[in-house]
Amino acid sequence: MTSTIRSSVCPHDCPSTCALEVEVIDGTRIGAVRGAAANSYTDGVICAKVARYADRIHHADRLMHPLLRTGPKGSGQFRRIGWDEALDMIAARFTALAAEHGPATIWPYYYAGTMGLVQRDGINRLRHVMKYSGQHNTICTATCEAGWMAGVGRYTGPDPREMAEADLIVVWGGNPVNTQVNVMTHIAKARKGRGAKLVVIDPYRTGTAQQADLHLAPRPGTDGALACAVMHIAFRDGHADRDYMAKYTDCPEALEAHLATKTPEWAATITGLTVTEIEAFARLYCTTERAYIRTGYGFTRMRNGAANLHAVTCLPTVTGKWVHKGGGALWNNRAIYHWDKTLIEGLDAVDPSVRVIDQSRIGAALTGDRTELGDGPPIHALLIQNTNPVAVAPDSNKVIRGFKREDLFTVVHEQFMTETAKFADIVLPATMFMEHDDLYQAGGHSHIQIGPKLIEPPGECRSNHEVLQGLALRLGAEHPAFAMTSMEIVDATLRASGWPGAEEVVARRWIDAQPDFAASHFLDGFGHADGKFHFAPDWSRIGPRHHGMPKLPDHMEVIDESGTERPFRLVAAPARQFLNTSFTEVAAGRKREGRPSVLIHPADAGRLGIIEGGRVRLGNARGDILVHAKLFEGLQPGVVIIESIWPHADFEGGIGINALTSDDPAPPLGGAVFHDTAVWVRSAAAELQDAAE
Ligand SMILES: Nc1nc2c(c(=O)[nH]1)N[C@H]1C(S)=C(S)[C@@H](COP(=O)(O)OP(=O)(O)OC[C@H]3O[C@@H](n4cnc5c(=O)[nH]c(N)nc54)[C@H](O)[C@@H]3O)O[C@H]1N2
Ligand SMILES: Nc1nc2c(c(=O)[nH]1)N[C@H]1C(S)=C(S)[C@@H](COP(=O)(O)OP(=O)(O)OC[C@H]3O[C@@H](n4cnc5c(=O)[nH]c(N)nc54)[C@H](O)[C@@H]3O)O[C@H]1N2
Ligand code: SF4
Ligand SMILES: [Mo]
Repeated sequence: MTSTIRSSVCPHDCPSTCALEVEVIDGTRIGAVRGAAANSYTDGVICAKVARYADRIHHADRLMHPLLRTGPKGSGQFRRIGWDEALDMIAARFTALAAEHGPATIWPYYYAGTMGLVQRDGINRLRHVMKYSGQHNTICTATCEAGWMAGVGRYTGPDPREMAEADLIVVWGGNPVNTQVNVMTHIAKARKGRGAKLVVIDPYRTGTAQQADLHLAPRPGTDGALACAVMHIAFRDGHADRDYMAKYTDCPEALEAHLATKTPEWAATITGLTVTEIEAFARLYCTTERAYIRTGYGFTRMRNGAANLHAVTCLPTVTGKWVHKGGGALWNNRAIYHWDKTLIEGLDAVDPSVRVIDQSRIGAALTGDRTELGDGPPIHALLIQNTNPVAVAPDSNKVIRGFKREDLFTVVHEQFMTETAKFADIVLPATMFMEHDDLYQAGGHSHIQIGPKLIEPPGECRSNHEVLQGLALRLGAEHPAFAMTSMEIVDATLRASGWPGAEEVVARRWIDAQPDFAASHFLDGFGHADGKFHFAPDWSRIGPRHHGMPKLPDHMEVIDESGTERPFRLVAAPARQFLNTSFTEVAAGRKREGRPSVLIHPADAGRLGIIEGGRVRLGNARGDILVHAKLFEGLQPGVVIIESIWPHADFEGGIGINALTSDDPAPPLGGAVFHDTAVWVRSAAAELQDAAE
């Protein structure tokens, strides 16, 4: 047996984008996977899921051959077919449907199952060249994008490695212990080296919150109120940096006047926190120069999520923290890479008159909702890569109704027989990252990396790029990139974007693209044309659904609350051992997660007759689901948490978490509101008793 260590990159949908060292055994199999110690962000640490990647890449259930449906939609009954037969059938069907209904009847649907730029985004090239329907990507980042852009105006921020040099780190609305473990490495350095404090703001006591010096557990969707109260205290107690604001902001006087009534008492009523907690956090934040706010994605998955993120970014601005090393705030570093993606996405072929559909509203689009379809044709065909919408998109019952349509032709290119693949007419087997070449940027740090092909794919698996090439040939889609290899596209994209070519990036292992201190800390000005941070954003320039958005940071009263009928606020948080639905196929992780469960406060449980481990039904107008109770004191009464995304099939009722979540688009740019759900909660045992009586 020979074993070599090769460099790679984690492709999963996670801001950490870890630099990996992979053991390749006999040139054909993967052994141990470790974090690269020499990478200054990864720092030798990766999550448990990817450390045991051999279990995923060599999984017995991997799809190996193209399949054609033989049973009813969703039955999972298929027979094996050849690649040529599969691609010929898809092309013939797409061509016929486009001729009958127009090309917009075909919707290439994708997301970030791989974050590699070529394999993830290449589907847009086929879309644009063929004038198929467009996709507005809203399932993850749209609310964050809007909220960050509103104030800051550019998707960059202070180097995340500076967290190690901060005296206070505030993890706001994220759970990095589960979702991007490397954040914890840099926080640990600050605590060890400088005695830094950690504050976590999250509706429940997560693994991250357990490590905090101070954990604030607000009611979901109330962060705007908390941020306003902290700013009120900053003005009240002389911690507002007036010189900084005069130079760097749009309207500090208007903000101060507006905040006069946003007292800690006001915020306590909205957030459910005590005035003492709010004052304690404000004092700590205001009196620490090097205070680094790491904003998660979680707290923006709300109807008021964009407004809340904007309010949080106002904090370091009022207090002038941006100028200090280890100070400021970061959501995502995506703008530092200045990619030219013409080749990857076929941007030279974009026709702006083509209809664009909201990704998160796939249920609405497939069931004929005109707000999504406009005056265009119904969707008659889907080509799906890197995503599992039947499980992950909101309002699952509606989504499933759409996928069941007999007049819908669905192609799913996948690594496993996911719940979406089960609804396909044709399933195509996909490679994993160590079986193809790709280029990666990091959202949560600053490195450009290449993940080269390390082993041959199993069976007949093909990469996304190869599938697109095969379809382009048959559909007559012409673009230079369809004639290039993945690595040629990587190389050309790097060069067109002002970076060294592929060979050099591979040799250097990564390129650190973090801008200098002045740019990262906005010392040269913020991203807007006037160079200022905007306390009073022009929301109408950010997205079309701007009506009712607050002029200045505030609590926006649009969250899902229904009082007595649906008295609980549900947060549908991510589980540690799964990544969305990826890794739900790996036995070790499933075992550690246990089973779908709801965290509920003992006071609520007692009142409802719910016992530890007992069956609990949660529901609203969209559906209801069955889970088991875990009594938990680390949240407010009236709040419940379900960590997922377990497959539907793992829930006793056969339908999972997203049966409860809404596909309402969040203002102003759209965006799924996964953590903004009002539900009723019942003991299933009590239901049975009621039925018997
Ligand atoms: N293990 C694991 N890792 C993952 C993922 C996964 O599913 N599992 N998903 C990946 C993806 S796609 C993404 S986008 C990232 C997301 O990672 P994060 O940025 O961590 O975002 P979320 O996972 O949505 O939610 C994080 C936390 O937000 C909290 N939260 C919810 N509502 C509120 C609120 O109103 N206020 C506050 N303050 N907090 C709130 C939740 O309780 C939860 O603990 O993680 C990635 N990494
Ligand atoms: N309840 C609830 N729902 C949520 C969330 C939540 O917090 N709570 N989070 C939301 C968020 S932030 C996101 S980003 C979405 C994500 O949801 P998805 O985009 O569905 O993410 P994954 O479940 O990781 O699914 C990715 C799929 O892509 C496949 N895949 C991976 N690499 C490749 C490849 O190279 N080629 C092909 N063809 N396939 C590949 C994997 O096998 C996997 O099945 O879920 C959202 N849904
Ligand atoms: S922490 Fe995120 S990027 Fe790092 S190995 Fe795990 S999933 Fe991949
Ligand atoms: Mo995401």
